[in-house]
Amino acid sequence: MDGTAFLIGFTILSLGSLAIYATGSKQPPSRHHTLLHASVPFIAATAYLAMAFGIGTLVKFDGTATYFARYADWSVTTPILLASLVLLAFHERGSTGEVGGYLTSIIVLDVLMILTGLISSLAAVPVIKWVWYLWSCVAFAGVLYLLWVPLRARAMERGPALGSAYLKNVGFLTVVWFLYPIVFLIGPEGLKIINDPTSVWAILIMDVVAKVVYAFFAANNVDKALREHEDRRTVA
Ligand code: RET
Repeated sequence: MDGTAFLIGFTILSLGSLAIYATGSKQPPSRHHTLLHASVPFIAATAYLAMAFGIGTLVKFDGTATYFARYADWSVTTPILLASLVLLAFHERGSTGEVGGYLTSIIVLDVLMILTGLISSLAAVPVIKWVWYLWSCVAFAGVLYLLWVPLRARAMERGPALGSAYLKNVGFLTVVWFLYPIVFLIGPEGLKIINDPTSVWAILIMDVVAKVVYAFFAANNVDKALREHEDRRTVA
C-alpha cells in the first residue's frame, strides 16, 4: 500500500480537527463537546501519519497487513466519541456514581470490541479469527444496547430538545459504526473480497465521516438543543 491515502487522511483529519476547534463553542455548557470532538481527528491524524511511514504495520504470512496504528487510534477515539454522548445524555444531571458507571461500562465494552477485533485480524486460523470477530460483535452489541436503551431513556428525561439531539447523534453514529465490521468482514482481514487499497480508502472515508462530519453534525444538534433547553428554563 503506497502512502498517498494515508497522507491524504492525515491532511483532512488534521485540518478537520482545527476546523472543529475554530468553529466550535468555547463557552460552557458545550465547550467540553468542542474539545472532545476536536481531539478525535487530531489523534486519528497522528495514526495516519504513522501508517504513511509504515510504522506499526505488520505484514502477515498470508501477505495481508494489520495496521496497529489504526487499532490504537480507534481504542482512544471511540471512547471519546462515546463519552461525549454519555455526557449529553446526562447533561448537567446525574450522580457521579451513575454517570461514572455508564462511562466505565461503555468504554470497557468499546475497548474490548477494538482489542478483540485486533486479535481477530492477527489470527491465522480461520475458526479462531471468526470466534474473536463474533466476540467483538458481542461487545459492539453491548455498546449499542447502552446507547439505545438506558442512555436514551436518561436523555429523554432531560426534555424534548436534548432528547432529540441525543437521538439524532446516536442514529448517525450507529449507521456509520456499522460499516466498520462490514468492511472488516469483506476486507483483507476477513473474507478477502476487497483488496487492501480498497479497504484503506473505504476506512479513510468512514473515518472522515465518523470523526469530522459527525463532529459538525453533533455540535449543530447540541448547540440548537441547548439554546431551546435554556429558553424553556427561562420561560418556566
Ligand atoms: C471491528 C472488527 C471486529 C468486529 C467489530 C469491529 C468494530 C469496529 C468499530 C469501529 C469504529 C471505529 C470508529 C473510528 C473513528 O473514530 C474492530 C472492525 C464490531 C465499530 C468509529
